[in-house]
Formats: sequence, C-alpha cells, structure tokens
Amino acid sequence: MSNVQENVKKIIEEATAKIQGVDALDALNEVRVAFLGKKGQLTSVLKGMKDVAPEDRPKVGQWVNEARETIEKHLEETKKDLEAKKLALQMESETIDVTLPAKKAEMGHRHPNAIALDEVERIFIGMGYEVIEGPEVEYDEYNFEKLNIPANHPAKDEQDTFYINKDIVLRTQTSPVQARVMEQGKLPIRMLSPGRVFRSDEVDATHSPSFHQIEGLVIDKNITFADLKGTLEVFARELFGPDTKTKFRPHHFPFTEPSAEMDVSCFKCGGKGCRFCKGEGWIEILGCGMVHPHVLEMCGIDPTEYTGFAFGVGMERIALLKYEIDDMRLLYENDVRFLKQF
Ligand code: 2NM
Repeated sequence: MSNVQENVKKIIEEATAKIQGVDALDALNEVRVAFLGKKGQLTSVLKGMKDVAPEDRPKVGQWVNEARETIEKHLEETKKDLEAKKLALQMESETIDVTLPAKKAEMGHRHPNAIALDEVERIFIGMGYEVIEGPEVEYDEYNFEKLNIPANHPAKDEQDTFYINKDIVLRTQTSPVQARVMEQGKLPIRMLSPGRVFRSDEVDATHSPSFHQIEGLVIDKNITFADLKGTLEVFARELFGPDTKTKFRPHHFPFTEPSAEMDVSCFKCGGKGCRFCKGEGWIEILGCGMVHPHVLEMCGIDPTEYTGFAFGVGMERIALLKYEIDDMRLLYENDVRFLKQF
C-alpha cells in the first residue's frame, strides 16, 4: 500500500521536475503523454489496481486522481507561461517600424509613340480634323485597288505585303480607312487616320514588320496644293517649333498627283548641318500630294467638283526624331527604364 503511495509521490515529483525543465510547448506535450497518456506512468498505476486489495482500491484511486490534478495544474501553468513567452518573442520579432520610408509604387509611363500621336492629333483636331480608325485586316481592294495601286505594282509583292488570302491583307497603310470614308459620300472631309500597319520588312534600327502611320485627308470644293502646303507648314511649326522651315520635293505616290515629300529644317542645328541631320540641314518628315482624280472616282467622288490633299507620316519616325532615339527597336522593348525618360 505505502509502496503505491511512494510511487505516486515519486511520479508527481518527477513530472514536476520535468515540467520545470521544459522550454517549448511541444516538449511540454511530450511530458503530458509520458505521465498522463494511455501508456503513461500514472495510468500504469491504475493498471496495477488488480494487485491492490479491494478495500484499498478507493484510496489508490483517490491518490492517482489527486496526482493527475496536480500534474495537470503544473502542465497548464507552464503552458500559459510558454505561450506568453512565445507571443512576447513574436511581438518583438514582428515589430513594424512605422517610421521607415514607404515602398514607392512603380508607375507605368506613356509610350513615346502614344505621346507623339497625341501631339499630332492635338494639332490637327485644332484645325478641325476628325480622328477615324479602321480595320487592320483589309480587303486588297481597299488597301490597293481603290488607291490606284494596280495588280503589277511592287508594293503588292508577297515580299512586301502579308497576305491572309488572295483578297485579304494586313493593311500596308491606313489610307484604306480614308477610301472607306470617301465612299460613304459625306463631304467635305477633314480626317486623320492613325493606326498599325504591316509590311514584310526585316527588323533593324529603322524598320519593323509592324509600325504605325498617321494619314490625313481633306476633300472639299476648291482645295489646292496651297492648302496642302499651308496646312503641313502649320503642322511642322507646331510639332518642331515656330522657327521650323519646310521644303517640298517632287515625289511619286500612286494615289496622289502631284506628289511630294516634305522636309523640315533640322530643329537641332536650325539648318546649318549637324550630326543629327547628317550634315543636310533638312530632315525628311512625310509624304503628301493632291488626291489622284482616279482615286476620287473609284471612291464615288466627282473629281470635277471636288479636289483634295492627303499626307502620311510614320509615327515611329516622329517619336524617334522628337525624342532623339536612334534605334526603333527601343520603342518595342517596353523597358520602363527607357520609356520613363520621355
Ligand atoms: C502618303 C503620301 C501621300 C494618302 C493618300 C490617301 C488617300 F486615301 F486619299 F488616297 N490617304 N493617304 C497619302 C498620300 C499617304 O503616305 C506617305
């Protein structure tokens, strides 16, 4: 009998000592299992009950229960201590220093092409033009035929144009949008058609198989080459500064007659000649001309009553010039560190 009592006392002492030595919650649980678990020391005392005389059994039961309560009390206290310590440590290690500078949100940036387009649109909207967009996948008829580009023209070669099938192409210019507007027959027309165009070119510093154009078209009674010159001179001065001079050189386009290319005086050196204009003093900027009577006719406009002018500028060309970028590929890489500079 007293043997059992001794044993229970020892179990309490041992458990208490073990509990005091524990420094982590999972170790504490191991102690609980070792003493109070199904195969624990205290349980084994109960299992030895069959060797105890029946009249002593209630006593033994009471000792074991008291021991369990004592050990559980120690376990519970220690568990609370350990949890408090753990929380304190966590609070310390996860402290947020609210005085640290905040992380800057990375802002995107408008693309130089988009900035250039906005600028060109602003200038022409100021002169009463409408901005009209159209499909990038076009009928051969609108991209070529109605613009006076006949079947044997080199622009129609598979080397130069992406064909979807024999009647449908990726547009090589935005003028098919203008052919569509002319066909609708609402006159006069003052329109700007910006957008993506496609040509089967190899990528290099000045070429890409997909780039952007801005084409303009004016159709009314009594429109002359003087209107074309006056309009494009205003455009050049708005875009490159009030001292900009313009020069028109004869050229050929199938859809205009006469046709010209317009140069602007170099906005870097003012025309004296520098590295930027390759010593020329002039920079080629756009193509233009009086809309060919045959084009007007094919688009349902009477060329004896109406005349008009048209022009086309490369958007990338404007962006490269305006922001002094020397390689077109930089415009397509979309590296924010590059784009941010404009
Ligand atoms: C250019 C140069 C010259 C042009 C012609 C037309 C249309 F639709 F009226 F025939 N739109 N754009 C044109 C004229 C485009 O780009 C260099």
